[in-house]
Amino acid sequence: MRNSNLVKPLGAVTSLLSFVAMLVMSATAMAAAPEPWQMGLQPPAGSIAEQANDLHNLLLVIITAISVFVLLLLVYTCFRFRESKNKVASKTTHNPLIEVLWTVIPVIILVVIAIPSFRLLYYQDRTDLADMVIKVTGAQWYWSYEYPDEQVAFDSYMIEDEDLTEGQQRLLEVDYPLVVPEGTRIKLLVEGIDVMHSFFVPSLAVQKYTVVGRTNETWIDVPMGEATYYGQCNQICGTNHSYMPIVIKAVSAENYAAWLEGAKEEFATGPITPSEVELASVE
Ligand SMILES: [Cu+2]
Repeated sequence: MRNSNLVKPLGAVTSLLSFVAMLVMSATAMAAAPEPWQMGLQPPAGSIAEQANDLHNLLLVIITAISVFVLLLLVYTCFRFRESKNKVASKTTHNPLIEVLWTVIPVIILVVIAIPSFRLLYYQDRTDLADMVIKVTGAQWYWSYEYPDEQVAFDSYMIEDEDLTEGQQRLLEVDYPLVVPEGTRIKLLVEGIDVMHSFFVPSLAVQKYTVVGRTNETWIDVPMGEATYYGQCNQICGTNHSYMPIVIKAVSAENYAAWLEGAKEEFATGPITPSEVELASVE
């Protein structure tokens, strides 16, 4: 009897803990998607996003300091030089010291911003250490993904509101997500086939325009851990611009291999034939 009495509160505590754990886990799983009333950036995933987040935080400190300084200066000036205390307005037009200061200090601030900014710009521009290559094509109004080394290609369409299942996010889910192995650096070759689109996944800090007749290169650093990263086209591209979300699903190496096996059957593109290669080289 005593045991069963003990079990009740223990059971309640356990279920409460598992509920909290579930909330935490679902929060972790949702971490790569926007949340209602979110104030800051999405939690960064991978080295590029972490550096982008750090730069964002640095800029936030700098712009806050500048804004507060300017505000205090304005308030001080309004008070100090108010009309009741300054019947005769000052005729001062030059002050060499202040002029040097307000030129040199902004230059120093810009240099402080430029150094990490350029470092990140060149870091995320391209990589020579990619583990795999994926071709991303933006179209009105869906995304196409191609794994050239695996001869796999498929289209990815948004799931309509009426087809959403429990727990799925409106305007963000797709029928076939881009599946990638966790902990990989992936080179993305991005292009468009009709108008300009933009491949944008905030949590991975990747944004690249898709341009017709031009292949843009970028890369993503997918961190370890199974996760789903949500993004959207962020170049206004026509009527259904807001209905072409991006879903990148990072899975374990085993799950990726299993998915790839199925994908090779379902989405096989077949080998590129010699005549196609010749045609491409002629073009
Ligand atoms: Cu678009």
